[in-house]
Amino acid sequence: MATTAAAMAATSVVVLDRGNNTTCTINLHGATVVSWRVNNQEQLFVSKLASFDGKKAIRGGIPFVFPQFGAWSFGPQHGFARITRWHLERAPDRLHNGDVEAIFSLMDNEFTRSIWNYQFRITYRLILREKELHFHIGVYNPSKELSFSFNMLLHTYLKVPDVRRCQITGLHGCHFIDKTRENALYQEGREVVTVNEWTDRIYQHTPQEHVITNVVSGRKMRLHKYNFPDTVIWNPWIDRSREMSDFGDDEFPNMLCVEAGNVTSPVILLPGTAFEASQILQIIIEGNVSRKTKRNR
Ligand code: TA6
Repeated sequence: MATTAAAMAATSVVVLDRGNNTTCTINLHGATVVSWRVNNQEQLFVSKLASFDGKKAIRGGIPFVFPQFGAWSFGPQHGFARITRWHLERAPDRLHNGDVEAIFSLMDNEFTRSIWNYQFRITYRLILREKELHFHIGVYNPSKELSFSFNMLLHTYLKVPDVRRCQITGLHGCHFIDKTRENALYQEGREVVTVNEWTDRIYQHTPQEHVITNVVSGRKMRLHKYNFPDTVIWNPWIDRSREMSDFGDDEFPNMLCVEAGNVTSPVILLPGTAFEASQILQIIIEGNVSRKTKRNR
Protein backbone atom coordinates (compact mmCIF):
# COMPACT_ATOMS: atom_id res chain seq x y z
CA MET A 1 0.00 0.00 0.00
CA ALA A 2 1.58 3.34 -1.08
CA THR A 3 2.42 5.59 1.84
CA THR A 4 0.34 8.75 1.47
CA ALA A 5 2.06 12.11 1.90
CA ALA A 6 -0.08 12.69 4.97
CA ALA A 7 0.97 9.38 6.50
CA MET A 8 4.59 10.17 5.65
CA ALA A 9 4.28 13.61 7.24
CA ALA A 10 2.61 12.14 10.31
CA THR A 11 5.41 9.64 10.81
CA SER A 12 8.09 12.24 10.14
CA VAL A 13 8.02 13.93 13.53
CA VAL A 14 9.66 12.65 16.72
CA VAL A 15 9.06 14.39 20.05
CA LEU A 16 11.28 14.21 23.13
CA ASP A 17 9.12 15.22 26.10
CA ARG A 18 10.80 15.84 29.44
CA GLY A 19 7.59 17.10 31.10
CA ASN A 20 7.17 20.60 32.51
CA ASN A 21 6.41 21.82 28.95
CA THR A 22 9.99 21.05 27.97
CA THR A 23 10.11 19.31 24.61
CA CYS A 24 12.28 18.89 21.53
CA THR A 25 10.72 18.06 18.15
CA ILE A 26 12.72 16.54 15.28
CA ASN A 27 11.53 16.14 11.69
CA LEU A 28 13.02 13.04 10.05
CA HIS A 29 13.40 15.16 6.93
CA GLY A 30 17.01 16.11 7.47
CA ALA A 31 16.80 15.13 11.18
CA THR A 32 16.02 18.80 11.47
CA VAL A 33 15.30 19.93 15.04
CA VAL A 34 12.21 22.08 14.39
CA SER A 35 11.36 23.02 17.97
CA TRP A 36 12.99 23.23 21.41
CA ARG A 37 10.58 24.44 24.06
CA VAL A 38 11.72 25.05 27.63
CA ASN A 39 8.90 25.60 30.10
CA ASN A 40 6.73 26.28 27.07
CA GLN A 41 9.07 28.93 25.61
CA GLU A 42 10.28 28.26 22.06
CA GLN A 43 14.06 28.75 21.69
CA LEU A 44 14.40 28.16 17.93
CA PHE A 45 13.23 30.22 14.95
CA VAL A 46 11.27 28.53 12.17
CA SER A 47 9.98 30.73 9.34
CA LYS A 48 6.22 30.98 8.95
CA LEU A 49 6.92 30.31 5.24
CA ALA A 50 9.10 27.26 5.87
CA SER A 51 8.38 24.31 3.55
CA PHE A 52 7.56 20.90 5.01
CA ASP A 53 7.13 19.14 1.66
CA GLY A 54 9.80 16.56 2.43
CA LYS A 55 11.88 17.90 -0.43
CA LYS A 56 13.16 21.39 0.34
CA ALA A 57 15.33 22.10 3.38
CA ILE A 58 13.32 23.35 6.36
CA ARG A 59 13.87 27.11 6.81
CA GLY A 60 14.66 27.25 10.47
CA GLY A 61 15.33 25.09 13.50
CA ILE A 62 18.63 23.23 13.19
CA PRO A 63 19.27 21.85 9.70
CA PHE A 64 22.14 19.32 9.51
CA VAL A 65 24.72 20.38 6.93
CA PHE A 66 26.72 17.43 5.44
CA PRO A 67 28.90 16.58 3.47
CA GLN A 68 29.28 20.07 1.93
CA PHE A 69 28.96 23.58 3.38
CA GLY A 70 27.77 26.22 0.92
CA ALA A 71 27.59 25.97 -2.84
CA TRP A 72 28.51 22.55 -4.28
CA SER A 73 29.33 21.67 -7.88
CA PHE A 74 28.23 18.05 -7.35
CA GLY A 75 25.00 18.56 -5.45
CA PRO A 76 22.65 20.78 -3.44
CA GLN A 77 23.81 23.82 -1.45
CA HIS A 78 24.78 22.72 2.07
CA GLY A 79 24.82 19.05 1.06
CA PHE A 80 22.13 16.33 0.99
CA ALA A 81 21.76 15.43 4.67
CA ARG A 82 19.26 18.23 5.37
CA ILE A 83 17.01 17.13 2.48
CA THR A 84 17.19 13.37 3.09
CA ARG A 85 14.92 11.32 5.34
CA TRP A 86 16.82 10.01 8.37
CA HIS A 87 16.10 6.84 10.33
CA LEU A 88 14.95 6.84 13.95
CA GLU A 89 17.61 4.51 15.41
CA ARG A 90 16.39 4.65 19.00
CA ALA A 91 13.01 6.09 19.95
CA PRO A 92 12.81 8.68 22.71
CA ASP A 93 13.85 7.09 26.00
CA ARG A 94 13.75 8.60 29.50
CA LEU A 95 17.10 8.27 31.27
CA HIS A 96 17.48 7.63 35.02
CA ASN A 97 18.09 11.35 35.66
CA GLY A 98 14.90 12.41 33.89
CA ASP A 99 16.60 13.49 30.67
CA VAL A 100 15.19 12.18 27.41
CA GLU A 101 17.38 10.77 24.62
CA ALA A 102 16.80 9.67 21.03
CA ILE A 103 19.18 8.57 18.28
CA PHE A 104 18.85 9.22 14.55
CA SER A 105 20.97 7.79 11.76
CA LEU A 106 21.71 8.32 8.09
CA MET A 107 23.53 5.91 5.81
CA ASP A 108 24.52 6.18 2.18
CA ASN A 109 21.75 5.19 -0.23
CA GLU A 110 21.10 5.31 -3.97
CA PHE A 111 20.28 9.04 -3.82
CA THR A 112 23.36 10.01 -1.79
CA ARG A 113 25.69 7.80 -3.87
CA SER A 114 24.31 9.39 -7.07
CA ILE A 115 25.74 12.68 -5.76
CA TRP A 116 28.64 11.56 -3.59
CA ASN A 117 29.79 8.02 -4.20
CA TYR A 118 30.97 7.07 -0.74
CA GLN A 119 29.74 4.72 1.96
CA PHE A 120 29.08 6.46 5.28
CA ARG A 121 27.05 6.19 8.44
CA ILE A 122 26.08 9.07 10.69
CA THR A 123 24.60 8.72 14.17
CA TYR A 124 22.98 11.78 15.74
CA ARG A 125 22.17 11.47 19.43
CA LEU A 126 20.02 14.19 21.00
CA ILE A 127 19.58 14.55 24.76
CA LEU A 128 16.94 16.88 26.18
CA ARG A 129 17.91 18.14 29.63
CA GLU A 130 16.13 20.63 31.89
CA LYS A 131 17.64 23.77 30.34
CA GLU A 132 19.99 22.19 27.81
CA LEU A 133 19.95 20.37 24.49
CA HIS A 134 22.90 18.09 23.70
CA PHE A 135 23.97 16.97 20.22
CA HIS A 136 26.43 14.07 19.82
CA ILE A 137 27.43 13.20 16.27
CA GLY A 138 29.44 10.26 14.96
CA VAL A 139 30.51 9.87 11.34
CA TYR A 140 31.85 6.47 10.37
CA ASN A 141 33.62 5.37 7.16
CA PRO A 142 32.81 1.65 6.68
CA SER A 143 34.82 1.38 3.48
CA LYS A 144 37.89 -0.89 3.41
CA GLU A 145 39.66 1.16 0.69
CA LEU A 146 38.28 4.64 0.22
CA SER A 147 38.79 7.73 2.40
CA PHE A 148 36.40 10.65 2.10
CA SER A 149 36.43 14.29 3.23
CA PHE A 150 33.47 16.31 4.38
CA ASN A 151 32.19 19.52 5.95
CA MET A 152 29.66 19.28 8.75
CA LEU A 153 27.71 22.03 10.52
CA LEU A 154 24.69 22.53 12.75
CA HIS A 155 22.84 25.43 11.09
CA THR A 156 21.20 26.68 14.30
CA TYR A 157 18.50 29.35 13.93
CA LEU A 158 18.09 31.00 17.35
CA LYS A 159 14.81 32.78 18.00
CA VAL A 160 15.44 36.31 19.31
CA PRO A 161 13.12 39.20 20.22
CA ASP A 162 15.38 41.69 18.38
CA VAL A 163 18.63 40.62 16.70
CA ARG A 164 19.98 44.18 16.99
CA ARG A 165 20.13 43.71 20.77
CA CYS A 166 22.04 40.40 20.64
CA GLN A 167 25.76 40.15 21.47
CA ILE A 168 27.96 37.14 20.73
CA THR A 169 31.12 36.42 22.72
CA GLY A 170 34.11 34.30 21.82
CA LEU A 171 34.93 35.78 18.39
CA HIS A 172 37.36 38.51 19.35
CA GLY A 173 40.65 38.19 17.45
CA CYS A 174 39.34 35.39 15.20
CA HIS A 175 39.84 35.63 11.46
CA PHE A 176 36.70 35.44 9.35
CA ILE A 177 35.68 35.07 5.71
CA ASP A 178 33.11 37.76 4.97
CA LYS A 179 30.63 36.46 2.38
CA THR A 180 29.08 39.95 2.22
CA ARG A 181 32.40 41.37 0.99
CA GLU A 182 33.57 38.98 -1.75
CA ASN A 183 34.78 36.41 0.78
CA ALA A 184 37.61 38.68 1.87
CA LEU A 185 39.47 37.69 5.06
CA TYR A 186 39.32 39.98 8.08
CA GLN A 187 40.12 39.79 11.81
CA GLU A 188 37.43 40.47 14.41
CA GLY A 189 38.36 43.46 16.55
CA ARG A 190 35.25 43.63 18.71
CA GLU A 191 35.05 42.05 22.19
CA VAL A 192 31.42 41.14 21.48
CA VAL A 193 29.92 40.83 18.00
CA THR A 194 26.64 42.54 17.20
CA VAL A 195 24.44 42.27 14.08
CA ASN A 196 23.02 45.47 12.58
CA GLU A 197 23.18 44.63 8.86
CA TRP A 198 23.35 41.72 6.41
CA THR A 199 25.88 39.43 8.09
CA ASP A 200 27.34 36.22 6.64
CA ARG A 201 30.69 35.34 8.20
CA ILE A 202 32.71 32.17 8.62
CA TYR A 203 34.82 32.63 11.77
CA GLN A 204 37.78 30.29 11.90
CA HIS A 205 39.39 28.43 14.80
CA THR A 206 36.93 29.80 17.32
CA PRO A 207 37.02 28.87 21.01
CA GLN A 208 34.79 26.11 22.36
CA GLU A 209 32.25 28.47 23.85
CA HIS A 210 30.04 31.37 22.77
CA VAL A 211 27.47 33.19 24.86
CA ILE A 212 24.65 34.89 22.97
CA THR A 213 22.80 37.56 24.94
CA ASN A 214 19.19 38.71 24.58
CA VAL A 215 17.77 35.54 23.17
CA VAL A 216 14.22 34.48 24.18
CA SER A 217 12.88 36.55 27.11
CA GLY A 218 16.13 38.45 27.37
CA ARG A 219 18.08 35.44 28.55
CA LYS A 220 21.55 34.29 27.53
CA MET A 221 22.29 31.12 25.57
CA ARG A 222 25.61 29.29 25.93
CA LEU A 223 26.78 27.32 22.90
CA HIS A 224 29.48 24.84 23.83
CA LYS A 225 31.09 22.93 21.01
CA TYR A 226 33.61 20.14 20.62
CA ASN A 227 35.50 19.28 17.39
CA PHE A 228 33.70 22.06 15.53
CA PRO A 229 36.53 24.57 14.91
CA ASP A 230 34.48 27.15 12.99
CA THR A 231 31.49 29.36 13.79
CA VAL A 232 29.22 30.87 11.12
CA ILE A 233 27.18 33.96 11.97
CA TRP A 234 24.29 34.76 9.61
CA ASN A 235 21.37 37.12 9.29
CA PRO A 236 19.98 37.87 5.78
CA TRP A 237 18.69 41.33 6.77
CA ILE A 238 16.29 43.14 4.39
CA ASP A 239 17.45 42.47 0.83
CA ARG A 240 18.45 38.82 1.18
CA SER A 241 15.22 38.12 3.06
CA ARG A 242 13.31 39.19 -0.03
CA GLU A 243 15.26 36.71 -2.16
CA MET A 244 14.12 33.70 -0.11
CA SER A 245 10.63 32.38 -0.94
CA ASP A 246 10.49 30.39 2.29
CA PHE A 247 11.39 33.33 4.55
CA GLY A 248 9.13 36.29 5.43
CA ASP A 249 10.39 39.77 4.49
CA ASP A 250 9.74 40.92 8.06
CA GLU A 251 11.24 37.95 9.91
CA PHE A 252 14.98 38.84 9.94
CA PRO A 253 14.85 40.81 13.23
CA ASN A 254 13.66 37.65 15.04
CA MET A 255 16.37 35.18 14.08
CA LEU A 256 20.13 34.81 14.47
CA CYS A 257 22.10 31.90 13.09
CA VAL A 258 25.08 30.84 15.21
CA GLU A 259 26.42 27.72 13.52
CA ALA A 260 29.11 25.39 14.87
CA GLY A 261 30.90 23.42 12.20
CA ASN A 262 33.82 22.13 10.16
CA VAL A 263 33.78 24.57 7.26
CA THR A 264 37.19 25.95 6.37
CA SER A 265 39.13 22.70 6.70
CA PRO A 266 37.20 19.57 5.69
CA VAL A 267 37.52 16.46 7.84
CA ILE A 268 39.31 13.56 6.12
CA LEU A 269 38.03 10.15 7.23
CA LEU A 270 40.25 7.16 6.49
CA PRO A 271 38.73 3.71 5.81
CA GLY A 272 37.30 2.07 8.94
CA THR A 273 37.69 5.20 11.06
CA ALA A 274 35.19 7.48 12.81
CA PHE A 275 34.88 11.17 13.65
CA GLU A 276 33.00 12.63 16.61
CA ALA A 277 31.73 16.13 17.33
CA SER A 278 29.24 17.62 19.74
CA GLN A 279 27.35 20.76 20.69
CA ILE A 280 25.50 21.80 23.82
CA LEU A 281 22.96 24.62 23.86
CA GLN A 282 22.35 25.81 27.41
CA ILE A 283 19.93 28.45 28.59
CA ILE A 284 21.74 30.52 31.18
CA ILE A 285 19.60 31.40 34.17
CA GLU A 286 21.49 34.24 35.92
CA GLY A 287 23.47 32.72 38.77
CA ASN A 288 23.67 29.48 36.71
CA VAL A 289 27.24 28.20 37.27
CA SER A 290 29.30 27.70 34.09
CA ARG A 291 29.77 24.25 32.59
CA LYS A 292 33.42 24.16 33.74
CA THR A 293 32.57 24.82 37.44
CA LYS A 294 29.72 22.29 37.29
CA ARG A 295 32.15 19.63 35.89
CA ASN A 296 34.79 20.37 38.59
CA ARG A 297 32.30 19.69 41.32
O1 TA6 B 1 25.21 29.51 6.93
C1 TA6 B 1 25.03 30.74 6.32
C2 TA6 B 1 24.67 30.49 4.87
O2 TA6 B 1 25.65 29.75 4.24
C3 TA6 B 1 24.37 31.80 4.14
O3 TA6 B 1 25.33 32.06 3.14
C4 TA6 B 1 22.98 31.60 3.56
O4 TA6 B 1 23.04 31.13 2.27
C5 TA6 B 1 22.41 30.59 4.51
O5 TA6 B 1 23.46 29.72 4.81
C6 TA6 B 1 21.18 29.87 4.06
O6 TA6 B 1 21.45 28.97 3.07
P1 TA6 B 1 20.22 28.18 2.41
O7 TA6 B 1 20.84 27.21 1.46
O8 TA6 B 1 19.51 27.47 3.55
O9 TA6 B 1 19.35 29.20 1.76
